[in-house]
Amino acid sequence: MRLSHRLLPRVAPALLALLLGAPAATHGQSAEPAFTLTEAMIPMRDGVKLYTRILAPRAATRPLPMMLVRTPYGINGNTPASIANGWGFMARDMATHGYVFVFQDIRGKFKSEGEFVMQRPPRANRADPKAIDEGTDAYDTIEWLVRNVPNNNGRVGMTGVSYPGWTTAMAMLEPHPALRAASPQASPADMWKGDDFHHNGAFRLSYGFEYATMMETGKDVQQFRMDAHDTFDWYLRLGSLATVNDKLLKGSIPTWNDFAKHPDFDGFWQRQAMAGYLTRVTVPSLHVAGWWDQEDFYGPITIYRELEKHDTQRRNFLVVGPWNHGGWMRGEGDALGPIQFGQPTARWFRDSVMAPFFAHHLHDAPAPSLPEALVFEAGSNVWKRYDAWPPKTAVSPRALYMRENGRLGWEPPPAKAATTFDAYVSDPAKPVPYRQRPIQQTYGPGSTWSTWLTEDQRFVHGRPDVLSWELPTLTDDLTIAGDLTVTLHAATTGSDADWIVKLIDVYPDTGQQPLRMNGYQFMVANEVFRGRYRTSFEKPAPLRPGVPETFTIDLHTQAYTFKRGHRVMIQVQSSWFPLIDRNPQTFVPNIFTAKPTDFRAATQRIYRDAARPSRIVLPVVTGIRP
Ligand code: PG9
Repeated sequence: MRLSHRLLPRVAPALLALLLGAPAATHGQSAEPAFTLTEAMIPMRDGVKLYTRILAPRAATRPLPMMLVRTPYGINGNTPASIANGWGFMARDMATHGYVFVFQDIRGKFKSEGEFVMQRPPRANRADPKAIDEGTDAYDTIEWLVRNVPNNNGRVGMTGVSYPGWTTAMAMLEPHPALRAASPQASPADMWKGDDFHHNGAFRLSYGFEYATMMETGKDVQQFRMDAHDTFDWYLRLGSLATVNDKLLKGSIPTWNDFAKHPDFDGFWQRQAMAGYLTRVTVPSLHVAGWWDQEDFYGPITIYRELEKHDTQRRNFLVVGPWNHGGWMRGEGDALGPIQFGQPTARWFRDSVMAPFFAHHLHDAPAPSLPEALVFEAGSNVWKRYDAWPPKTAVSPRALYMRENGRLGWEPPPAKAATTFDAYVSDPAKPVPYRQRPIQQTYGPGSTWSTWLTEDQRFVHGRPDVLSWELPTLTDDLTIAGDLTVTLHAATTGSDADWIVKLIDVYPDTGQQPLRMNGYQFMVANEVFRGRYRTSFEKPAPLRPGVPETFTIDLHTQAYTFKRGHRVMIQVQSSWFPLIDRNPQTFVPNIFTAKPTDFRAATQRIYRDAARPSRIVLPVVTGIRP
């Protein structure tokens, strides 16, 4: 694409010099590429210029809408060939509908000017016309695009997965009028409560360390070089987290410094969290999440739910499929790890949900028949259409109690039973691995990070520091749809503790193929809760040694069928390493400065008597006989 002469006078002369306008190479094909590439440095309101690649179909016969992706990960891979070949990010179908695809390096990354700030919060001083944030950068970009890209139809869509999903969500807060539809996908919403960096205040050590160093060592992305293939040992050798700055980073990584300075849910995290900003649905929005997203599941669900409170015009929609992080944007989606779904869920989503959504809003194509919530029910392997999420009807919350002898039961413990509990010793010197070792670097070669949530939990089952309770074999399918909550009545001999709860589908041992699926323990839902935040996320408090306390743990939301012949299991443990940093189990004001001597073994008790019935509440659709 070249700028047409008609438009030239509207482009500032300095900027014109930066418009290269040269079509990219044909990648060895003799035919002319179907797309042309234009590069631009687009000026923002504070004078900073952002590097942008504009890929336009060569044979467009009518004005086309633009699809904008703003990312910190580098945009050079977006070429005429990658778009024409239906490269993962954009559905093939979308390309054939006709779009100008626009990619931009966000502020401070790769070829863009300015300073990168990890998830820069919305600007505080809105009266300042030069104040910026990711929302204003999107606004200024869209303004420039509609004025300068030849033959555009004045409509823009935005999408992206994870960080680019978040830049999409930020663009929706005060959108440019040309932004007509958006699909924020796996966008984080709250880095302290439930996304990449913490869950309920428990620090996601391996992800936090590796991501912060990857993003903030230079303008590009660079993996931190760890001298270990099994990072479990590497992280254990760190000892106290104080070592990280003392010996390795020496204060050079701003996001690590923020982790260490803001361990609690203080103003720093509150300003960044999205919930407070989501006060209106500004554009038609398709929110996308994966049930087994190893990075940002909390985010898209939370953003959908917050916006739904204000959705008076029915423009806010949710899709949740059987995917890992971004799994809907690549491949077929017929399996995740060893778990089979029997159909190409990802391809179907791209072609039959996402493409029609944008075609409707940007091309005036017929409206797709989107339900309020389209969710994939794994186990039975069917897409379900709901008119609300969580569903309001046809679901009964049913408590499943932890009972004696490692069993689960639908009946609460009898009133006359004596005080009873199950106990284990949690030793920070021997933490429970969160996935099978060797635990390769998160994004390193051979890493199983992207599918760890589907791993067979037998690798820790039976450890003395992992407790399990099971229901007898199901005689009917048990289907759940909606929110799951755990109430744990627990005590520790220490003064702080982590509680990790996993809801597991145990496959039958019937000689089924493949053989490794016999008795497989598949994690349906899970979460960690850091005990010190039991009464307040802002002000942590010590636990009283030996005193049972009540911990309410949100296990989020699910749609799942435990098949007849399977069993339902719950596991509880107190470490998940190095996904989560080790809780010293001795209360200290800031775990980032804990001394090695603060790390002590503790005995944990999970109570299961009538006065303290530990349990999970499941949103049951069918499957419990009266
Ligand atoms: N999960 C990544 C991320 C998003 C936002 C902030 C920090 C990390 C990502 O995949 O982009």
